[in-house]
Amino acid sequence: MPVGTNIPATAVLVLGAGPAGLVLANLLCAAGVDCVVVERRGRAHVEQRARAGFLSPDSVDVLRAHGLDHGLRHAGRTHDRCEFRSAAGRVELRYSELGRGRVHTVYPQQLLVTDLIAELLRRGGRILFDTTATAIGGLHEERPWALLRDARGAETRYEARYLAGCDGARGIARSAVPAATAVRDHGITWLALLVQAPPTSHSVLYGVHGDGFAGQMPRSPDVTRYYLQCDPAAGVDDWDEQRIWAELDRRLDAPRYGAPARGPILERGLVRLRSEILDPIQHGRLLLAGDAATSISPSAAKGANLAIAEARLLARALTTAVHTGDETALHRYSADCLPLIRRAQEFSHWMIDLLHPPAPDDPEAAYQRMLRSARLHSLATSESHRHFFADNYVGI
Ligand code: FAS
Repeated sequence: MPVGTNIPATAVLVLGAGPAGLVLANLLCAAGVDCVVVERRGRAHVEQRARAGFLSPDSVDVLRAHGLDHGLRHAGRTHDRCEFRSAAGRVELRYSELGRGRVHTVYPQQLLVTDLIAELLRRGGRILFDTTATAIGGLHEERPWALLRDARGAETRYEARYLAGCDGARGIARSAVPAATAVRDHGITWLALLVQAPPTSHSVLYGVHGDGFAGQMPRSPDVTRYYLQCDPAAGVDDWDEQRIWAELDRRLDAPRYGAPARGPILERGLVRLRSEILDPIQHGRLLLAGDAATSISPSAAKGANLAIAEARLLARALTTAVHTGDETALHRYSADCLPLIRRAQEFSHWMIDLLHPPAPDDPEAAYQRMLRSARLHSLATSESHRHFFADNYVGI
């Protein structure tokens, strides 16, 4: 705490306790960098919030290298195949036999977040739950700050040497970075479901159907994630269970391959597919990571994996800056991250075009449909396309 003031301070103030903020804080803590994580929700909420489930081998390597893989080693399951089902039949890709032969690990994001919180607290890290950052400033001064409001409404100004904006796509950090943005609203919405039932296939299933996408992703032996493309104007409760299962059967071609296993719907939500790339992802002493740095659709399971990759780069740069005063790596942070972000965005876009039919009013609908079936045919028949897919699907 600066001499003569009672303003609380730390070296790095991390906004947000999602995968980006928690991986960053764990790495900083292990490197002896004082940091505080601020999270507007309660601990129970962030530990139960179901989102991603597929970790890339790069993410697993980062977690393992930094002693953050305890839960993953016990409950993570490797996953190596996906299947595209369309009117032309099915295309199965066993990506452990393609590309660099690497595989995903299925480990639900809420379990990872729970592990990261427990490990950070075990390492002596501090997390201020139920505390919202309502304003940030001083980004070009020695001591940038954030105004924090706790659950009782009390406000505190918190100072730091650096602020890490890991507060998601709608947090306050992103709006404080004057960046060039490249945006695409894909005009596509998914009904996202979590179902208490085992996945009916060892593969991730992609239903490439004329009436819209359907997907089945394993989350655990008895919980499965389903996605159904729906009318963007639809409300989350517009779909009754009968209609959900009938549509999943139809788009995943149950008559030919068997019906998805039914079970209670534990959770439902709407995911609007929107991509946003910022350049740069830093401003003065504020640096963004995770969804705060880029909005990416879940079409290729990149969101949480990008967050972990950026957190690792940022931790390394901040550790050097705090310990030595050398800010070279910090100044290069955006340039180091943006190639990863752009590559992940490019492949996610490739998947969006493959998985979704053209919009009904698209004047080039017939052409788009031709492209889609050609892409599927390439995946079925071309070895180089299959390797391209595997490398991009598993790697960033
Ligand atoms: P997060 O959004 O996880 O965390 C940011 C945190 O900041 C939140 O806890 C929030 O409460 C907090 N915060 C925000 N504003 C704040 C403020 N002012 N003060 C304090 N705290 C603040 N990705 C995949 O790869 N595969 C998937 O299958 C997948 N499914 C998804 C399903 C859904 C419904 C959603 C919404 C996302 C999904 N994603 C998926 C993407 C998801 O995994 C994100 O990429 C990942 O959570 C990003 O992690 P963070 O950047 O840490 O942001």
